[in-house]
Amino acid sequence: MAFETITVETRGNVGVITLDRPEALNALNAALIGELATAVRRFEADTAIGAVVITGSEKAFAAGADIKEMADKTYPQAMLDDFIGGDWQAVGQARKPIIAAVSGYALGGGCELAMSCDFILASENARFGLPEITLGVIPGAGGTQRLVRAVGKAKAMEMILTGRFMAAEEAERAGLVSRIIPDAELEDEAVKVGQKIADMSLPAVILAKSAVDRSFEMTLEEGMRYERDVFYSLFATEDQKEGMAAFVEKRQARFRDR
Ligand code: DAK
Repeated sequence: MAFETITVETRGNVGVITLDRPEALNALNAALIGELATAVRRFEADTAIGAVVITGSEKAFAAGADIKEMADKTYPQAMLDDFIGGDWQAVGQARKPIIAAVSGYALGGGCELAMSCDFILASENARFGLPEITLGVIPGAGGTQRLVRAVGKAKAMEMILTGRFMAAEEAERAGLVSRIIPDAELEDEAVKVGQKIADMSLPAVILAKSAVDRSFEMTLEEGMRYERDVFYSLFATEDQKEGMAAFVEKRQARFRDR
């Protein structure tokens, strides 16, 4: 299937999805969200792929859900058109790691999409915001939940109630992004990080991601128990034997995802 609103390529063992609606600053219309979900699900099913990068253009990762497409929706349409769920959740539900490489605007649904990835690498010109309040609505794709968890209540509340944007430096200080990368190097660095993850044992990677995600849903004690059980279970993999043998033999491990 040829895509019209995104481009998709494979670099090494990393799937790269580039949002591509430059005329609308990559606003997330239904077509784009559908294509993004299809591309993510294909990379999930592709055994050669160990990580995925989602990126946009230098000016915009994505300036939000498409306001022009949303503007005339009635309440039943908004509710019944599968506006919530389905394709909007494909990224958040993926088992393989997904890195957001954010340059320019990541606003509204664009910021929510970035936050639904496993971590965000930002370029120096990245700007994050949840300006839905200026449109008479509130974030609807996880913004009120994920931003609080990322930066704490004070900053999240201020941003959500005023629509203020946060520049890359503030976002890094606040813990929303893992690192700031020079503008020109963002995509290459994201792919390099993705390849580093793809070189690890995929079962261990998937379970590490799952354990970190559980920390948002469980008590500390439940989470610790989950982590320990997962830790034990990895001793059933060939990759654990290979990883530890490689350390002892002072050589590079070659994981086979088994
Ligand atoms: N939607 C549609 N078109 C957009 C857009 C958007 N979000 N953002 C920009 N564009 C379009 C502009 O209309 C303009 O198109 P033309 O007028 O040339 O045809 C073109 O992109 C260039 O934009 P500007 O001329 O405005 O460019 P500037 O550099 O002057 O300004 C800006 C850049 C990013 C500050 C500005 O474009 C802006 O404020 N954009 C809107 C940002 C925003 O409010 N975003 C939040 C949207 S609400 C849910 C899922 C998702 C959501 C909710 C629920 N469920 C699953 C339930 C999400 C909601 C939202 O994201």
